[in-house]
Amino acid sequence: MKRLALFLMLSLVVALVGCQTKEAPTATPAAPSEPAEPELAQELHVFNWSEYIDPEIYTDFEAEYGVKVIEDTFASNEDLLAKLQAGATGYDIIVPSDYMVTIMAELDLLAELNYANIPNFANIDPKFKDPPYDPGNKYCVPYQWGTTGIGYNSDEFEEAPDSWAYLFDPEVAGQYAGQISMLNDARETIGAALKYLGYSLNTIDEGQLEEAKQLLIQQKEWVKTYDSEQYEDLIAADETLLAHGWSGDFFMAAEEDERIWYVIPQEGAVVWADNLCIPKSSQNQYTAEVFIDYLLQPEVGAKISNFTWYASPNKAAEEFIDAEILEEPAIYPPPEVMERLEWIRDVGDALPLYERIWTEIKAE
Ligand code: N2P
Repeated sequence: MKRLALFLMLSLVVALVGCQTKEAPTATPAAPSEPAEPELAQELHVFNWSEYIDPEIYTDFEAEYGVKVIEDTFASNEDLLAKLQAGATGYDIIVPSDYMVTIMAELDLLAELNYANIPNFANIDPKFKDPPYDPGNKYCVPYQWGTTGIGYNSDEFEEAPDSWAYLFDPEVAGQYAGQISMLNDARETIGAALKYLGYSLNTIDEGQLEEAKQLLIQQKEWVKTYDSEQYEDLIAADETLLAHGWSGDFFMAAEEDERIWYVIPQEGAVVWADNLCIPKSSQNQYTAEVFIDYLLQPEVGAKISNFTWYASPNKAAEEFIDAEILEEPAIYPPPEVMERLEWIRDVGDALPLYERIWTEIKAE
């Protein structure tokens, strides 16, 4: 009986194996238990601030992944938002600042990140993780951070112009009439005026905002231009002596023209962090996440800061960042300076007031 059972079992096994070998050539391969990796897109469209990445990083990424990166630039958070709201759908990566991440998340413009595709997020300094403007880093990964202060032609100043008075006090700024540029940026420029007046740059007090508006209207007489993309070049071209602007842009320009330098005003200033995010309208979320992960590698993170002269939130990148950047107190400010800095926040219902003031200043 036992033998018969064994024989029957063996014949069954032989039959099954035979059957399999016979059918194997035509059978389709079994589905893998893990879902297949999505394919990379052929192109990735990045919408970035100007001169905010070493262009070699785009070509290196293309060489490694076969994905061509195409960059378009914007000059302010408000421009970026306006483009997305106007229905621009071609972008896969955008780089909004802190407060704008909050606004875009509320407007449902951002895709939630899939961190399974971004393991290098572990390289980010814990100080920059889980920020109040994007709890849990649900939508964005920090890219670079810096401050907004005053760039200047150091040949023309015995001491660093380390006060907003150089831009706003009639006695001081009046001496530089026609040689001052201000950022073309509602929150930054109204914010600078508010700081000079000793107020928070997130005030929603109408009286304080009215004072800031009057100050900015008075200042127009001395302002050569409102510009956020070429202000450092204007100093180099001797068109201006003082420029309201972002830290790294001046240090980058100083590589070519050592007269250019930057100072954080003693009254306090804006500290900001820009972020890599994926618009909800992107058709290439996986490729965008692969790109974000690529940027978060230590050497690539350092290559970004070594080009932009902005501080990096990437802790693992620090050992590859040039010492003159890491040791520059106006790029990595010491704690006593950090204490005087303020983040721009979403002012919610007061935003139309800021917008109206800005339009009125520009229209004067
Ligand atoms: C780089 C501009 C820095 C962006 N050119 C400031 N948020």
